[in-house]
Amino acid sequence: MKRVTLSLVCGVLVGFVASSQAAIIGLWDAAAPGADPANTWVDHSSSGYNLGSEAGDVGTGPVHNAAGGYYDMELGNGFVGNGDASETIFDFETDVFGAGAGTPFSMHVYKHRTGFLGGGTTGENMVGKTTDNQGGQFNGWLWGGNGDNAQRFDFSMQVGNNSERLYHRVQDDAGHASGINDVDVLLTVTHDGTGTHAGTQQYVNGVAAAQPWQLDTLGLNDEGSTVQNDSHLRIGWQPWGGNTANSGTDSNLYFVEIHDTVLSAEDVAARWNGGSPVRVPEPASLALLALGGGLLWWRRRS
Ligand SMILES: [Ca+2]
Ligand SMILES: [Ca+2]
Repeated sequence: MKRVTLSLVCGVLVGFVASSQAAIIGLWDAAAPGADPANTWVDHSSSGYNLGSEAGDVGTGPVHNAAGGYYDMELGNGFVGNGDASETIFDFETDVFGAGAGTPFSMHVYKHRTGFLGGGTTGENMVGKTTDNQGGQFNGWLWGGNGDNAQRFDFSMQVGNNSERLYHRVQDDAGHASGINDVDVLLTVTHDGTGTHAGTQQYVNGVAAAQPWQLDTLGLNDEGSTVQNDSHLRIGWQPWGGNTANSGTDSNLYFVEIHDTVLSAEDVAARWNGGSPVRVPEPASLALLALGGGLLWWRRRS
């Protein structure tokens, strides 16, 4: 019975590691935040892009909850790349810069929203890489909840103005009658590098969501217009905008995962896994893996 359990654990872990080596360029999982979770959230991908706690308007960073495997985020704090790796990893240029320059990517956020102000008083930033000295006229890309409607999620890319830009909005009306409050939700965005609406898709719990509104005008900009910037990736908060005290997300954040490819609908559904997304193994599980590997080695030799 014990051997069966170990084999199952090993099989799951081998599959997880194999898939993560192929295409994941950022993986921060609060189930395994690293040795210093109060200050650093370790990246499990080969990018080595560790995040630092950002105190923001709250004055203290997100609080790690080991038992729950999440970070307790507030509206005014978050995480930012701490310089362990180059910010260019997440520049995600588009074909507006030049034919063939576009960079495909996909992102997952798995979280449990614990508060929502509504009334447009919060932007609920989830993941973004933007200049922080131009306010809403930023260069870069931004993904988050919509401050007006608890069921909406918005992804945007822009090159220094918020008129000629890509804006992809979804509204999850089915399945979550009260919005996504108080439930575990896997949000996903995929983009093919074209900078177009057609090249973008968002999912809620592995299902493509309805799109009530859009802007598809990034391509109106001159060739050479770039979304690039030299800011670090941020998760859960941005330091610009009219009300930085409320620009974050009041959520329990489980993980953020970034791929360098466009995940298919099947890939996204598999990541949701019927409501049990695979988490990065905790150190205790890794010890179990080592034990399992040792048993396999011993059995092969005997
Ligand atoms: Ca909170
Ligand atoms: Ca850059």
